[in-house]
Formats: sequence, structure tokens, C-alpha cells
Amino acid sequence: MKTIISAISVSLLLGASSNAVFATPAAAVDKPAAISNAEKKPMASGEIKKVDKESGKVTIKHGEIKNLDMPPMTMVFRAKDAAMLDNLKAGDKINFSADKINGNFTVIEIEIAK
Ligand SMILES: [Cu+2]
Repeated sequence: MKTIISAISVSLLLGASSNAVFATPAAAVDKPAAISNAEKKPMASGEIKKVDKESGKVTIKHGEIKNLDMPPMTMVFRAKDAAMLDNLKAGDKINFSADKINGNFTVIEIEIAK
């Protein structure tokens, strides 16, 4: 019985934490969802060149990305959550953070630069 109870509480904990990490409402583009410190990456600057919502990809002309050891260039990123792209369009100036996830360069957080 003890085993069953702890298994349930573990799954509740996992459920709660995965909601916290992955819930990224569409409205969160200019107000990023809370991201745990482990995931937090330095912000880079960029300009949106193309948004492909259907495939969840975004082309960004970006400045240096320190955590990826990447010089300025224009390239395609996957969006961690396609909803992040809802309020973005070509020409938008942004600040964003990115990481390599499962071999794909992935945008973790995007905010419109003021
Ligand atoms: Cu790049």
C-alpha cells in the first residue's frame, strides 16, 4: 500500500512540474512563461525573417548566441512550442534564447524587442 501511495504522489509531482515547464500560452510571447533556472539561457538579439507556423519553424537573422558558440547568421530554428510563433511576423525585432534539443536548434523563449 505504501508503494502505491508514493507512486501516485510521484506522478502528481511530475504532472505538476511538466505543466509548469511546458505550458506556454499563445499570449505569453511578450510575457514569457516561467522557465526553470536549469533551462534559462542567455538572450540573443535577432530579426524574424520568416514564420512557418505549420511546421513550427522560424527563420531568424541573429546576433551572436553565446551558449551555442554561434556567430551572427540567418538560420532556421524549431520553436519549442508552435504557439510561440502566433504573434510573430517577418521584420519583427526580437530577443530570444535558443538551445540544441535532440540535435535541433530550438528557440526556447522569444520576446519582441522594445
Ligand atoms: Cu545560427
